[in-house]
Amino acid sequence: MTHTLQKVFPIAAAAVLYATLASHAYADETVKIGHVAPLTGGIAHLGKDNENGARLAVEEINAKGLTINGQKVTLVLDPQDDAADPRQATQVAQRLVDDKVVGVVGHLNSGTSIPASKIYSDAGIVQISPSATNPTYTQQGFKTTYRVVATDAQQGPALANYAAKSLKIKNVAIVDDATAYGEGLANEFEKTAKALGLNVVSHDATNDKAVDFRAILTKIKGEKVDAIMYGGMDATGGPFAKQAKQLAITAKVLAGDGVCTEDLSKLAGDASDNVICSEAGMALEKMAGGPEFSAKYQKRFGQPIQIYAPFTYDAVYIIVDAMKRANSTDPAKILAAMPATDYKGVIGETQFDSHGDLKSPVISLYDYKAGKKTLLDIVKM
Ligand code: ABU
Repeated sequence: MTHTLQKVFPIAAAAVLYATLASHAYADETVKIGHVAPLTGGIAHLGKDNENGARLAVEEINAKGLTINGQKVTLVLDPQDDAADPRQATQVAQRLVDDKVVGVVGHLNSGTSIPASKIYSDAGIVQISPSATNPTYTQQGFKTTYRVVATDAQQGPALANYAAKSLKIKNVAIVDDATAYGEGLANEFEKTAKALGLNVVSHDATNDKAVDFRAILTKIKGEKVDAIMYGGMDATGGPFAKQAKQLAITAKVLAGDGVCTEDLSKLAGDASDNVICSEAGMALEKMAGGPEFSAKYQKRFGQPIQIYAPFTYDAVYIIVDAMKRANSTDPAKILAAMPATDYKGVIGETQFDSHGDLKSPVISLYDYKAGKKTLLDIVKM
């Protein structure tokens, strides 16, 4: 009996050792990618849209199979809710760092992307915002901040140019929601509008939780302007346009990408037909892969794209592209590969300048016809 064990044990031990080594060499590596957007509050529909785009990319990449440095890698999306609140944004940013994500897609808002960026920078984790347009985000000297949309320093002027040259607007009132995004965009619009000779009659501030705009609108009605520029999101921009129409204000409502959503016509009712808005990227219908992506998104989530889902989708692919070029899942190596990004995705070709902004940004201009978002023009910046 003893003799038999002596003979068998070395063989069994070798088998166990081999199996252990093999499992270490070939085990799947699980790699987390963070996503942050407001999943609660007034613009949760936009946050969910962003998350859906990222989720679609992760599911697709896993289905195709991803191998980095000879090891099978499975991506896991780590989705977080910042409620569009700067304080909550820094808390969830720290949670993602503690979760050891290799990169972050987000945040949705400028007012959350900017404070969270310090935490990702300190941790050396790449952050790609799919929708934050305030220029400050990428101008803080961090090596970790990237975005796949144009900035408000491009969007504001594009909107003002369209107002002056195509709509022949002469007198304009401005209202912003006092957020990093809304106020920043309104200021950029105002600068260019004045430079183009438009008469900026007034500039008022509301807030991003406001529901009743009748006092501001009644004052503006007396100013007899041709247009009102609104800097804010669709959750407030929709009711703003609706209440303007109810007050028999015929001035056009001009707005940026925060208002330029699929749901605007639900939020503004038939007053959406009075809105002209911009998007800080290529129009979905003009993206090479836009219609195909749109169909895929509709099939997976049973609803249409709001606005920036193609941008979160590409942002995930851009992080994975950096991972492949670095041949590593080490966040520091992924980050080091980011500046050389040249990725052709749904939203077009993405290359970054030294700040992490797009080298070739475009702005798309839309109006709503019978509630349907309709492309007017695309401006290369
Ligand atoms: N760019 C529109 C919404 C996101 C933001 O910049 O706050």
